[in-house]
Amino acid sequence: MTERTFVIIKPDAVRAGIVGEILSRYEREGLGLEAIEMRSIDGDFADRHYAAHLERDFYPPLREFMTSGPVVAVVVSGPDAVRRVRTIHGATDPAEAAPGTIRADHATSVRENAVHGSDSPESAEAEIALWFPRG
Ligand code: DAT
Ligand code: MG
Repeated sequence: MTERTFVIIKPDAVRAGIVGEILSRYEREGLGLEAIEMRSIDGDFADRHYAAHLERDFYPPLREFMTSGPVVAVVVSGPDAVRRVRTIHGATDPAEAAPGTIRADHATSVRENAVHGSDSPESAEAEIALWFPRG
């Protein structure tokens, strides 16, 4: 059964000029690209996306980072898309990310880690509704 997940190509990766490099990895794995949009978000929108993390010590600098430049919002689809995208991304901390993953290859720190991927089908649908409210 086809599943959808939500990806953000974060400001560090947009600045590094690797948007196409990242998108090609999902396509190479046979996943589909359902929607793509480049945009800049403000702090209030970052708070809505990261609602689960608002009280964490790492959140204020994360909020600053996520609003530091344009991001690319992507809906990715395919069987088991949530899990497969997180495998393609690698661990949150690039020091722990498996070789050949996006974060191993491109993340510069646990904060500036190139990509976001939803952690469950339920959060994927909630994130897609937030970022692409008109479907
Ligand atoms: P993931 O993005 O792998 O799902 P998460 O949901 O636990 O990770 O955290 C969201 C983001 O917050 C993560 O991509 C980077 C930042 N973050 C998490 N833990 C952090 C930490 N210990 N120090 C700095 N930033 C952190
Ligand atoms: Mg997460």
